[in-house]
Amino acid sequence: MSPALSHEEIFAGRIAADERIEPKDWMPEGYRRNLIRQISQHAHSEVIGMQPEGAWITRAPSLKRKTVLLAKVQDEGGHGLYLYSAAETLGTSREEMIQALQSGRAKYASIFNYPCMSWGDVGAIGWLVDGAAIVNQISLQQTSYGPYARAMVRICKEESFHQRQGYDIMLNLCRGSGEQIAMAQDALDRWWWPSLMMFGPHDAESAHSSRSMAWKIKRQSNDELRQKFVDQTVPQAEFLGLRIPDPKLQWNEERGHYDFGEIDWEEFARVVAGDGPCNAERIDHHVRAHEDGAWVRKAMLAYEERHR
Ligand code: BYC
Repeated sequence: MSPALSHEEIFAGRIAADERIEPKDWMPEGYRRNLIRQISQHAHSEVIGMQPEGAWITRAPSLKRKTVLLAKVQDEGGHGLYLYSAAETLGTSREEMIQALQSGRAKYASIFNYPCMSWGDVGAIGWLVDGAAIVNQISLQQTSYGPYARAMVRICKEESFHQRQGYDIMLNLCRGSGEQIAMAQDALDRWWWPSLMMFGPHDAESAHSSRSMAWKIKRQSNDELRQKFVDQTVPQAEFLGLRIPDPKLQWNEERGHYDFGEIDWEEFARVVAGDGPCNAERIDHHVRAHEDGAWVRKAMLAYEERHR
């Protein structure tokens, strides 16, 4: 009779066989902690990410645009909620995660620390930010943790609508007046580089990648996904008649990919460390909204207590 396998061996075998790990399964502590880190930061990005576009709901140029944007921003809130729930299955609580966000211990996507200054920016966020998010999240549909992978399936369906609504705004601007075309170009100029930063540091600099790839939490690397995004977005910009703000951008026949210039990693580090144009504003807003909602949480607890 062969000796019984250890927890570690069973876990490793399931990862190797591409089986999903579920909440009640045994998992290494490092796997659990790494997932809580990534999923909670993903949730924070969705929720903080409601702010730049949310501020434009009252200023959308037509009733149709307003209803579409309202639905889009609500979807982002929903994504945050699925993801917080997925993280809770790993033994953390919503309170702990919110506390980590508000105290600056937990990160969220650096891109949401840039200001949304024009209607063109709303288009660029949908086109580029949701576009980058889809590339990353399609890959995460194959992540090894069941609740995270399943959340990604639904989120990707909604993100695809978000990307299209952003591209549709850009298309309309680019078919409009000279002033509208200039607005679209200005938005692309400001959002292009922060969008490339969404994929994180280069693989060689990425602290978590090797463990996350071994555990199949991440299925493709930061640089692979960034390249995929560039390759699919350049033709979209060409169709719009816009110029990507990168003099080094060029098709490389040999590689079968676009070459592109270097990201300003100092700017990335600065914004991630809390010193971007809107970091303080984003967290202040979150703290205020959370305090304003305290009565709802209190009422829910009182209701639950009464019915217990
Ligand atoms: N911004 O070892 P690395 C949306 C941090 S929202 C800030 O490569 P990892 C939307 C990283 O956290 C969807 N920080 O990390 C919503 C780590 O710090 P810690 C957002 C970043 O985890 C509203 C350190 O740098 N999508 O679609 O292996 C409106 C070292 O990095 C960033 C997700 O959240 C960054 N860009 O890989 C519109 C995707 N990049 O934790 C749209 C889920 C890195 O050690 N997340 N850092 O303190 C992931 O796929 C991975 O976490 C990342 C980074 C690829 C982002």
